[in-house]
Amino acid sequence: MKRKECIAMLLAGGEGKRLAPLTSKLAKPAVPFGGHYRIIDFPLSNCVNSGIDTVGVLTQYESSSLHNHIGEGEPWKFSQNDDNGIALLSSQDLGSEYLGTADAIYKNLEYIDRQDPEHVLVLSGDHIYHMNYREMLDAHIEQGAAATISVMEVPWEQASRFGVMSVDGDLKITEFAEKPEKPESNLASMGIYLFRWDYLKRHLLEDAADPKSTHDFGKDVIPKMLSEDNPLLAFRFKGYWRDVGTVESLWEAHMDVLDQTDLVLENEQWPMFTRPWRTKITAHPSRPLEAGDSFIHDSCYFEGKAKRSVIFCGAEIGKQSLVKDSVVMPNVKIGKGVHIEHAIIGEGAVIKDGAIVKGSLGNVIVVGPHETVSPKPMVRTQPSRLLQEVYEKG
Ligand code: ADQ
Ligand code: ADP
Repeated sequence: MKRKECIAMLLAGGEGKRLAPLTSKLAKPAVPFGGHYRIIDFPLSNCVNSGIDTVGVLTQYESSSLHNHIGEGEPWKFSQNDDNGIALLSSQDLGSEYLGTADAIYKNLEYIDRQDPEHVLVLSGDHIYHMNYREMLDAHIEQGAAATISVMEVPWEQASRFGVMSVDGDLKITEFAEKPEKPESNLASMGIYLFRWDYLKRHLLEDAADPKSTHDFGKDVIPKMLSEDNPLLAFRFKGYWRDVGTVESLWEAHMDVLDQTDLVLENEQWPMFTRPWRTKITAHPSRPLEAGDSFIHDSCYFEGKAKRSVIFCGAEIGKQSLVKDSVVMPNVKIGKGVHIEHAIIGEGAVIKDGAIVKGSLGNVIVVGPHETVSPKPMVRTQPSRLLQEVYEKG
């Protein structure tokens, strides 16, 4: 097999606690997004569009949700031959838990060695963005970097949620701190790393042998790399990028999709690929009375009104119901006279006639997948209280 220039390793095994209850039976990267897709479709489509034809997907938590979606990678047109294509690398199949992001890659050294790449691109499975990784690879090669980290400025008040860094005039990283309490920079790591494989391999072997390490890229491997002489470069990404690890950020990113200013999903220059849902609704679905600023999938029975909402396929929404500033995931049944506002309704949930599911700005309410909500008016009162704690389960 010919030596490959670059392969991707996509980290998709995290538990996604902050997205609960949407992640009760679903890996975070498998959470529905944008009316047609799942979150992992973003990095996967980016790989295809960037010409990266070999991708290992590292799964652990609720791995079958991702394996069912990805299959052999047919929707992304990944090759089915032995030399390239997509490989599902679950910790269950290895029989050994991934202790952290670096450990997940370390435990798949053999897979990477078999691909024989010059460079390895490490990606996260929970980001919404369109990015041409080729531009990052070109900069990385041109500068002769051992490692390149994709970065962008984030609002200062958000900086402590990220790895943040300082760079010099040549974009060489001079300091790095993982999620510091008091950040001294708002230049954030996007958790997208490009490494020369020989360099990464040496560091993974060292990290695995270090009893003090938590085997995480941000906490352990990157700080260790920075303590050496090799240049670590920052690559500035200019475009829309969101970490949708929390309910609020997932909701906001959906509103950004509706605004169509920063992120345009239907884009011929950068097509998105996915495996579509199965839904029973196909023939002559009804359309909403009013749909102001909403995205409504073609396969819906919609007899109510919508305002600034994203409605996935298979939704049934009864007469005199209003869905406003909300996200309704696939195959949800909403009865008559229902009021839904500032909410995310999980896949397959049932909202009975006359029920009210009402959050507010900064207090998005979540109904878990396959849960039933009965008609008892509920207004979320505390930011951290999840809906299922306050309504009566049907
Ligand atoms: P976090 O967002 O906190 O910080 P992390 O929880 O490490 O990222 O998860 C990164 C990715 O790895 C996710 O897609 C997750 O699903 C996956 N993952 C987590 N644990 C895993 C495991 N044991 N096995 C397999 N996959 C796993 C990181 C960086 C920060 C950076 C942000 C940007 O550490 O420096 O700023 O990403 O979002
Ligand atoms: P969390 O870290 O809790 O998972 P985020 O920090 O990703 O959540 O998102 C919370 C808020 O930060 C959102 O309002 C989002 O719009 C904003 N945000 C996140 N990343 C960026 C960015 N790169 N540029 C601008 N705003 C951002």
